[in-house]
Amino acid sequence: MALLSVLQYPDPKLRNKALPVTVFDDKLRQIVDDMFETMYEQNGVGLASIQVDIPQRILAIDVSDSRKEPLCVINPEIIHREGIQYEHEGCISFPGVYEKVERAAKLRLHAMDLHGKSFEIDAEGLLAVCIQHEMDHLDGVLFIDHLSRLKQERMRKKLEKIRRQTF
Ligand code: GNR
Ligand code: NI
Repeated sequence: MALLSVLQYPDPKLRNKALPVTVFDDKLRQIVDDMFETMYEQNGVGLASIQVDIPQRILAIDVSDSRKEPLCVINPEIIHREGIQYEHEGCISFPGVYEKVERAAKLRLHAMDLHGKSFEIDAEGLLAVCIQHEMDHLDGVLFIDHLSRLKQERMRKKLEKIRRQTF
């Protein structure tokens, strides 16, 4: 097991797009182990491979209170979406900023597990938000991209201020 370093905005690598996983071997298991270790260490509810500079379609998710319900999602596809929810989101790649983002309220996900076996789950609430947020990362999309121009500009100034205080 190893902790991975999480890319911080505005690292251009966060705009990379991930390719489907085709080989389900020990190396993949190692990546997934390391992603979960990193996600738990960061107190995140999810982590996308792109955030740790691994451009394969892998998500580590745990939205449980116990932090003991890991959900490994490989090659995800949303096959149904329903309704709208509008909730505050944060991102490990953007420490200290939160904004409301519009997402589907419910969805049905088709994905593969660590062994390459297909499964489907229904999600709503935080799990649905998290799945959509993480899947965006796999295509180089960030939660700020969903904000209005005005809110993006406000966010940019806030991030500049945080960066000045940090360095
Ligand atoms: O830890 C995280 N919390 C969170 C809260 C609301 C909506 C989305 C998220 S995802 C985020 C972890 C992260 O940045 N994943 O890419
Ligand atoms: Ni994120």
